[in-house]
Amino acid sequence: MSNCIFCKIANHEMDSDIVYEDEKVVAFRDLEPQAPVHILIVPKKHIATVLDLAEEDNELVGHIYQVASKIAEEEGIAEDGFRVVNNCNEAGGQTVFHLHFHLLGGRDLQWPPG
Ligand code: D5M
Repeated sequence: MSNCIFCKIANHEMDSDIVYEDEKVVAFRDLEPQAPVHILIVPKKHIATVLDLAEEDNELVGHIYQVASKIAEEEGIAEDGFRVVNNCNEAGGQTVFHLHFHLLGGRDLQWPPG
């Protein structure tokens, strides 16, 4: 989608601090970090929300979790623990309507989230 900021990042049309990339996903540091490690894992395919996932995307979602674990290991937060979270629609706190998963760690995370 031409006016989507995460499509622009995935297409390298907009700068970001990319920590991982392959043919299916890109992962980059969040501009407004909520934890010492705060990385967004984003499919390159434009999908607006988790509600828009199709059955054909099942493998993609599994891949995103594999990538999250790999990055957590690389960032040194795997052993202590981390969180992978998706916000969906307005009440869920979603502000960018291109599916993304937050990888948060590096501090003790509270539960439930606010
Ligand atoms: O999360 C959207 C997240 O995206 C929020 O934490 C800020 C972050 N953001 C917005 N623009 C950028 C750019 N350009 N680079 C990096 N991070 C960005 P949500 O779950 O939709 O509230």
